[in-house]
Amino acid sequence: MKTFYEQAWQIRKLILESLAEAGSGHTGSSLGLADVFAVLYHQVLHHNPLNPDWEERDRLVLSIGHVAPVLYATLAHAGYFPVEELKTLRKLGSRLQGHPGRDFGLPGIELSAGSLGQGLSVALGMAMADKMDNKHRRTYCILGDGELQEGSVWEAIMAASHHQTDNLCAVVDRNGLQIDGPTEQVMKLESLEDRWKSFGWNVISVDGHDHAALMNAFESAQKMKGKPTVLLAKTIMGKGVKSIENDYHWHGKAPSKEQLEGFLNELNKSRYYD
Ligand SMILES: Cc1ncc(C[n+]2csc(CCOP(=O)(O)OP(=O)(O)O)c2C)c(N)n1
Ligand SMILES: [Mg+2]
Repeated sequence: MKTFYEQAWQIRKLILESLAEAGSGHTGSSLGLADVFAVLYHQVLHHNPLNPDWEERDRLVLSIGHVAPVLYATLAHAGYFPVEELKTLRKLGSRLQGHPGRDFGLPGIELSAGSLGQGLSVALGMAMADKMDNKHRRTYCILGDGELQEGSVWEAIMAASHHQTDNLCAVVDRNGLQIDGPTEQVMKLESLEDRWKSFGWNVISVDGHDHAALMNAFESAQKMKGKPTVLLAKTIMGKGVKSIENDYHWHGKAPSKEQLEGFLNELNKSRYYD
């Protein structure tokens, strides 16, 4: 069986190739989230790529639509659609637009996203509806750390604990960076742990590149009763390509076709197995 490291490596390779082909898009946090996505789609989520609309599936709501490349690469790699289709990223008429849209018909997309600050409210609604319908599936929501500066997110955080939605699990991509620089310089977020706790959530801080730690965190979230859980996942923007790691200029830039080979070589060097 392939390890999560192998899965995450494949996902990163597909992200780089599809972005280089597109010529634009968001490389940094797409690479940074590859480990979280590998663990979610290959271990945590109950889902069926051959039956994407399965009624009992867990749902993954991507609130930060700009990291569409990691979602697309993961879905293709898991078998939702052919890997070759990744080459159509951001092309006119493609199902893989720069931000995910449900109207384009790509299987596995739960929410049209791109406008920050909305995903957690939608995920909360889904989780509450499941409770009302007595369904036992779970809803996961991926948020950015810069995104937490949107006030609407905190309304959803407050409402989720009030309604005791323990079937909801948020993951914050805590890379410390956003489009204009370090989050703590643009608008201070710390202490994030205390802030989420004070809003009534079960808070787990975790290394977002440590697969075993991520699995444990998701497992303990599943066991938590009466409270929603948030994973504050510490990640490195650009993870896997050393020369661009932790550089916020790579928030919204794609590798050129000339850069691709060098980046793939760097990715090869960072290849490791558990
Ligand atoms: C409502 C809204 N405002 C602004 C933007 C533009 N925007 C896209 S991503 C981004 C930065 C978000 O920071 P973070 O969530 O930390 O994402 P990261 O830079 O780590 O990928 C901004 C300002 C947007 N998409 N939606
Ligand atoms: Mg960020």
